[in-house]
Amino acid sequence: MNGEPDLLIGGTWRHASDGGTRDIINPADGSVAAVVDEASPDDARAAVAAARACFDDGSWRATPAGERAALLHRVADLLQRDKESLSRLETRDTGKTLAESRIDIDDVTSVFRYYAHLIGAESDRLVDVGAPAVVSRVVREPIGVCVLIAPWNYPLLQMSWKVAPALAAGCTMVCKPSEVTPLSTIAFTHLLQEAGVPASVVNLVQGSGAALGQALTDNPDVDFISFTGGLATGRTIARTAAEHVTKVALELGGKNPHIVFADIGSDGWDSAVDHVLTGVFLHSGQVCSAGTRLIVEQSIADEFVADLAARAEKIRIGDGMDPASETGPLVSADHRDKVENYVALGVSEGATLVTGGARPSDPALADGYFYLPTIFDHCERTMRIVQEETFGPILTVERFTTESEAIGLGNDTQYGLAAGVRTSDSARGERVVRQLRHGTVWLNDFGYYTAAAEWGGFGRSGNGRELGPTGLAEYQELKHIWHNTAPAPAGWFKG
Ligand code: TXE
Repeated sequence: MNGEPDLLIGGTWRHASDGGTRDIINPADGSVAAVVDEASPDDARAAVAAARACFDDGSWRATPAGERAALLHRVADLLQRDKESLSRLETRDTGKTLAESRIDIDDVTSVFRYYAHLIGAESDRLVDVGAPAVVSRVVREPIGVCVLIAPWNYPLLQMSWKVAPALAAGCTMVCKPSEVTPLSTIAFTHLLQEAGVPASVVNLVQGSGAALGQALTDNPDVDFISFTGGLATGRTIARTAAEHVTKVALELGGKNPHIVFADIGSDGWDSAVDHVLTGVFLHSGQVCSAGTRLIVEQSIADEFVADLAARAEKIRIGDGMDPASETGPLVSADHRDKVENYVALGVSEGATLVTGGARPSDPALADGYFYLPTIFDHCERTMRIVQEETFGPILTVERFTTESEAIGLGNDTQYGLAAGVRTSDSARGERVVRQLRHGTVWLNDFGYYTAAAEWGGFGRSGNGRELGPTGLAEYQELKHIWHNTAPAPAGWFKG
């Protein structure tokens, strides 16, 4: 960063082999926050080769689980020691508020602690095969060389969901943060070294998805690819990986419904409005599980939308470093263009623009990539603004009159990452959540997750799961060992 080498390949920090660099932009004001090395495809191949050699050497995967757990705890301790500096890097790079970045670093810490605990508690499974001389057991082994590709909205958080279980399992890896937001991952990789991660176990390259990502994924030495990002890129990676039959886990975002029943009554009203607001506008909507699709019962819809709009207009937008800011800018000028195009599309499709739909007028924000919280009412399920992931501060509103209609709307998506349901009738709540085809469903809450529970999507939100025990199993192969302690001829062939 800023002249220091940023690529970690085979235990050595290096500059890009072709001298490439990239300016990292602070989205709050458009300034250059840092200049980092931009890895070349050759660097990507060298990183995979280093991870391969390290895995095949066998010493890391043979490290006792207790030692790997202790290492993860040391990483967690260092994350807390460096919490403030990592948070500031994350805010400078993504634009999110410092308060959010601090929560992210705490969450990253708990992921490391969770997998430290889990790997320490794992045991083999004994199988009774009905032959007294045979000891049969199923053991877990690391899957091998992993390529870990993260997006820009939660750079370190998303990377930690991959690195922590990969290390716990005994894998070696090549990490590729988004080229837009690599800063926290570079600092974190230094921290991994300080914690004692052996050379070549973790390698780091950053750069463009098209060139570098392709070189990482189209590589027969890779055993597993874990990717979080957009649907189109996920498809490309799955196609590329199929050539080598490489296992792939994909988290590809969502178009997440938040269903509000009229029975919330006056007691549940304020928290429902508040959770819908936070669910969609936190981090300016750049959240894969953002509740961008409000599905509200007709009888309360007018009043509910009016209250939402009034609160959306009070959201304080600004530089994430300013403690007064409640939400920051969009991550880049390109991404704001995309969001603006979606707003224009919503208008042309006939949705009613209730609030927002523009950049803020405050001249102090003119150089950043800010955009106002935007609400479209009277949307139809067939509209593109309702069906496509906008990844910005855009809420669409659809209305329903019956429970089955609400469920039908909530499931009418190619995605299936997350959904919310608000009702004061717990029987109805349980009925509805069981019928929604989404990987996480919040009942009378929104947005929370824990390291101990699986995260991932139905449908085109991807495949595989992160977090929880399944998030570790993704990085493991199962091996059945059949040990005959008293071998005798099978006697099948008589001659
Ligand atoms: O993501 P990409 P983009 C959605 C969101 C957003 C859209 C596009 O809707 O508007 O995706 O965003 C790397 N081989 N999400 O274009 O391209 C890339 O360098 C290998 C949802 O920024 O998917 C980065 O590290 N890697 C999402 C990572 O993929 C490739 C979070 C993600 O970038 C590659 C972010 C290739 N061919 C965006 N091309 C979520 N699920 O939360 C790119 N990359």
